[in-house]
Amino acid sequence: MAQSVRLERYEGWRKLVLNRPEKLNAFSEEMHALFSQALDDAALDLDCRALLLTGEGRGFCAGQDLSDRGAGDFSTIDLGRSIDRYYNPLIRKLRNLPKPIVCAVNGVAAGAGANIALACDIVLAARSASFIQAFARIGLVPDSGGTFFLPRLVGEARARALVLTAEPLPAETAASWGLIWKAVDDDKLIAEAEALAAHLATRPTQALALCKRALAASQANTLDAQLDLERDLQREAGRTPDYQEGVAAFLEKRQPRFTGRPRSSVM
Ligand code: T3D
Repeated sequence: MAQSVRLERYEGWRKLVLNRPEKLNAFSEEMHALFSQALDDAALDLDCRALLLTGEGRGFCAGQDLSDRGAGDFSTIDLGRSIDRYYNPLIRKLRNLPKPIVCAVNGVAAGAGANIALACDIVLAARSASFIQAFARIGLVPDSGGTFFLPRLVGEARARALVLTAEPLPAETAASWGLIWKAVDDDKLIAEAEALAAHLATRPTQALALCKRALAASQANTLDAQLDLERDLQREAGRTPDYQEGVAAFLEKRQPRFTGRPRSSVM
């Protein structure tokens, strides 16, 4: 039987494909386990310098597999446990991964599926794709960071309407609102996302990880605190071999050859 998350390895980067197309890649427990393991492995492997996340078939991800819920005893069900065990750790892993994650939203992204996409660093979507905060359709509230990401990305008014109406937001509108980076012709999505992941895998990985930390912290920081953090992170970046290489390449008028290695691994 095909695994519900497929891992493809390329030079410097990996592709993770959510692979339950008959259910629009809705999340099962197995899928959570495989996805989580793949993120842990990618985090530890210095040769993996970027990730691409996408879905198999006509959907990106329809959130939680509701057939795993319908048969349960609703009087004892504890969805908070599922969030604690699966969704919150997943979003934290995506946000904290010290390398860039490109998300190619190939079709509908609904419920937690929409918010998992938003947790990635650079989101491209096929023009035919849409984003649905589907939770209110079934009597739930957004999870997986939806109420954090949405108001910050599109503003309070649009976030409220998306959450309360649970209406689909087409990819092009999502791009024009700033929810995602861009909408791409359907037949060009994967090639463009792959090229981006491959390109990011040649960039100064340690510095990109520090960029992610700075941007994440800015959500809650004052300007003063953020200025101090930028100083600290710049100090760290300035000690990486890639910074040395970047400056040398600039002065020698050539393309840099970044290795993505941390300082300790070359000393
Ligand atoms: O429970 C917890 O752990 C708490 C955490 C919750 C996180 C969440 O994500 S809650 C939100 C769960 N997701 C949804 O509510 C979305 C449900 N799906 C839909 O509303 C629609 O499928 C879509 C709007 C996404 C797409 O609609 P459409 O018309 O393009 O496709 P479809 O015909 O509805 O779906 C195609 C098949 O996928 C269909 O199976 P069938 O009839 O062909 O055998 C459908 O049942 C299946 N499918 C789609 N989404 C799910 C699903 N099966 C199980 N769970 C799903 N979430």
